[in-house]
Amino acid sequence: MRSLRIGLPLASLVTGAALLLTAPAAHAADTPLRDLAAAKGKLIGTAVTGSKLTGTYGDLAGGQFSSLTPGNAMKWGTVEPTRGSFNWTEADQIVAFAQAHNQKVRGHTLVWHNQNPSWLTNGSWTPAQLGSLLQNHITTEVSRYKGEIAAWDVVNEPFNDDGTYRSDLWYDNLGSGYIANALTWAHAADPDAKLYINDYNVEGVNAKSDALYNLVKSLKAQGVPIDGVGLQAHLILGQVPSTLQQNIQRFADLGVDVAITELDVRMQLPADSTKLAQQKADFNSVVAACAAVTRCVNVTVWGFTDADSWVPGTFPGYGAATPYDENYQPKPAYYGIATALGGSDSGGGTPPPTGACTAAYSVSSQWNTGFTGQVTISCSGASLSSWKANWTFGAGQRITQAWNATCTQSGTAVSCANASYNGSVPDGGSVTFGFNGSWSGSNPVPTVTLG
Ligand code: 9MR
Repeated sequence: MRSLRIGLPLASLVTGAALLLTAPAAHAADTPLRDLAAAKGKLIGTAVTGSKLTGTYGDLAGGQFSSLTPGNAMKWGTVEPTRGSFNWTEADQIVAFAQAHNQKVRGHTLVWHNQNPSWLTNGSWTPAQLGSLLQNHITTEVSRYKGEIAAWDVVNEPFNDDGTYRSDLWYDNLGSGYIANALTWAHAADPDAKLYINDYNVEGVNAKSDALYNLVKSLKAQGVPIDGVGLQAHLILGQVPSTLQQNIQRFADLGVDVAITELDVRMQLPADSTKLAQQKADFNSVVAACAAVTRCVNVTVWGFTDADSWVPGTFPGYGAATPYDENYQPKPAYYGIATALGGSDSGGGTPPPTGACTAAYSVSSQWNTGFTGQVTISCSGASLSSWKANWTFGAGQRITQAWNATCTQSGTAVSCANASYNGSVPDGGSVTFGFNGSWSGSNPVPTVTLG
């Protein structure tokens, strides 16, 4: 099996080159994302499903991306469904495809609370037994792909949003020391692989990313082999954290690499041109934040097509979260990525022309669990005689007090109506209202619509 794979590269490089020329890529003239990323010294990746790697899906996965992550194929439940009986078929297939297309592989994932085999989760183990099962699992999987995996998500999702450790099979039985052990075992099995801790809701500066930061700092101080942090970036439309680049930079300053490992931007369906334009801006700002930090080495999307995305199955009513539509046509988001990497914006579907009034939300100050925000409504080529500004909070924030508007909140939905004295916004003019609110965990900026 291994030697067969080693025989592949020569023939496959030729195949890879042919694919690059013939792929029905985004647009005949568009430079593939992988070439744009390479010129910036970055990798651009996608999660893939092995069984789909043929036809247009295969052409785009091979032609546009320089890094692949198996979406499910390397998880413990997939590779060892029955104790001692292994199934590496899909993982091998993805690794072979990557080698044939001159791509790196991000191995995902070795220690997680989810998608473990039932024999493991239903078993009753002493801590010593569980520790040795984990060590064997890591050693077996990492050794099998030694030299073939550029980076491993060794530990996935160890934290709760408040920064405490997640109660799961590993923490509950082994304590937080399982993290250092897992990294040490993975390093012993493949000293050249870059070893990551990967989590979600750690994109901005918040309690959870603070906990990750402190963990990485302490692992580094103890000499534990930790090479990088993965910021998953499963984002909601219009809610890219304003502190993303600052957060990437602070991890880089600790002396580790950073990767955006699972980027997608979900929206309420149906998609429309306004939402797709916002999504383009969101993809653009995430990729630009990575591009701005030398040690941010890889941006990987969690599925490159809406035909292969976890979002609709998990968030009913939401979807359209990836850069290509279900028919493999590039969406504006594709050009959001391309332009952040220095590419051109051909066919990018610029937002509809706006002789319009727009609303911009900003946080002017933030402390412990409180914040002050404001919304400015500006008109250009249009005017208003009354207004309502509406948004949905994405992280449980609540308005506690407002001025220069009357605000009501129901669940996550906020609606603020003009006061008696500021309903009129002339062409070329603007009106601002403010509010105090509470937050915990994170305080992402929502998108405001006028109604
Ligand atoms: O994309 C994966 C999906 O097919 C699985 O059903 C799901 C099970 O939880 O896991 C998805 O991938 C997850 C990744 O491994 C870790 N971060 C969150 C991703 C989305 O759930």
